[in-house]
Amino acid sequence: MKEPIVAVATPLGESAIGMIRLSGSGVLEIATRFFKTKGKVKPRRAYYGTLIDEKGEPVDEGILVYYRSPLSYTGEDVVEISLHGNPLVLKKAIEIFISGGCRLAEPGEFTKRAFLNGKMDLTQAEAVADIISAKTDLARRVAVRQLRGELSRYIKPLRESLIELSAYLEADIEFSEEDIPTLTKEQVLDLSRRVFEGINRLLERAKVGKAIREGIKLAIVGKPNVGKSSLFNALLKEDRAIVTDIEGTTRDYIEEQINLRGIPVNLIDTAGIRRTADKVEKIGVERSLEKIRSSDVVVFVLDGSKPLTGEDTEIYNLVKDRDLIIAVNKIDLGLNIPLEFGGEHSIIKVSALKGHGIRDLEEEILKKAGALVDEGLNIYVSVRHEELLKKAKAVLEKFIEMYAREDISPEIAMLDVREAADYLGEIVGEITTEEILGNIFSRFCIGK
Ligand SMILES: Nc1nc2c(ncn2[C@@H]2O[C@H](COP(=O)(O)OP(=O)(O)OP(=O)(O)O)[C@@H](O)[C@H]2O)c(=O)[nH]1
Ligand SMILES: [Mg+2]
Repeated sequence: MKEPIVAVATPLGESAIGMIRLSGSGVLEIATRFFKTKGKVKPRRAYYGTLIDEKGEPVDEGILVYYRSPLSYTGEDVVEISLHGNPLVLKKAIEIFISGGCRLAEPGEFTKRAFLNGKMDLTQAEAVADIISAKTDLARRVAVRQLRGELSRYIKPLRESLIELSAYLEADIEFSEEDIPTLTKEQVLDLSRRVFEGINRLLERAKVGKAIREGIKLAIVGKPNVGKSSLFNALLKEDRAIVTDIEGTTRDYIEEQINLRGIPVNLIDTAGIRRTADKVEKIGVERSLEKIRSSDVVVFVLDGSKPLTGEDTEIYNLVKDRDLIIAVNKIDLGLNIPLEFGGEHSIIKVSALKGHGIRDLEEEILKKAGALVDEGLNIYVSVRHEELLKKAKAVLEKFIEMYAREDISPEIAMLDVREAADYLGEIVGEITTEEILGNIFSRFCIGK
């Protein structure tokens, strides 16, 4: 078993309870040397007692629970002592246990040990940090699903298929003279293509994962003066963007985040799109066009009180293939455009000035964003996972192409397939290095 470590597991501030956690060999002996209970401590029971310092002076009273290896969070012997939540008490307790032979734990060291002792795989360990740092209800829901192993359940069979395939390819090398069953070329290609498809499906999720982490990007676009900035302010519920009756008021885009029922949405107000000789405005328009391309959802704003113009149609042609909501604004001035405009796209009538229809618009945004998010809830792909998936995909793609052309030696074929399997193994933590673990666990808090 490992050297004993100790840390405060709760935030340092005044609170009802503050918890000290110890893990490793001999922690029960160390703990009970300073935490005096009545009777012998048995696992998984709560013991009331007194913490004393090196001189025998009482420090505080509290409750001790002992978890015997392997039935504990880390898989090692673990002791948890709940004291009163005062930083001075907790600091003193830590000093006492360090004098008793414990080392102060590093950030995430308890969870790292849980991983190293096989209590959880790497994606689950990452999910522990995600649950603790989740800022929205959605992020929390995603993290808990990962904690329950949903990503691993998807990755592991893919990896196993590759390992199986590499074993067949290896047999091809070693026993090429002998008469043992191997896979036909078609079978090899079939199997590797299936894994390739699986990886691709996961990579599609990465986009959604990003949306959940960083928010869905929603660009508000249209020609000048239709009320984009007014609508932006109405959704933000704050007079953030400058609004005037002068065309070309917004020169550069502005971005603010709102939270629509737990889904972070990055609202982007853009400069009105038109042909212009003004140098500054021209750059603004270019940026608007860029925002159309880079956002997940586009709100196309029209001034509903005036007939459509050629500019409107031009912009519509730029956005019509995007995930689109059409907002017909200024309906307080009457409706003067045909609502069939925009074909299948959803049209919402609003008045940014009077606040009419804003709720409906929010519902529509939520519908679009929610659809994106619901898909992503099943499997969440983080940046680290995405990078490894891309590497696996690249190797496999090359392998499939060369194998199909019979332009690859059995040795290289086997190595390629193994390499792809290793990238997948790195996601779940079957393959790790100290560096990988260091990166992951350093973002944990102390005591977890
Ligand atoms: N009556 C009425 N006026 C509105 C409405 N929304 C915006 N306006 C007015 O329309 C004018 C232009 O509004 P903005 O929000 O600045 O328009 P914009 O699309 O951001 O314009 P640019 O930044 O120039 O592209 C302002 O005078 C607003 O008060 C509305 O719903 N009804
Ligand atoms: Mg504006």
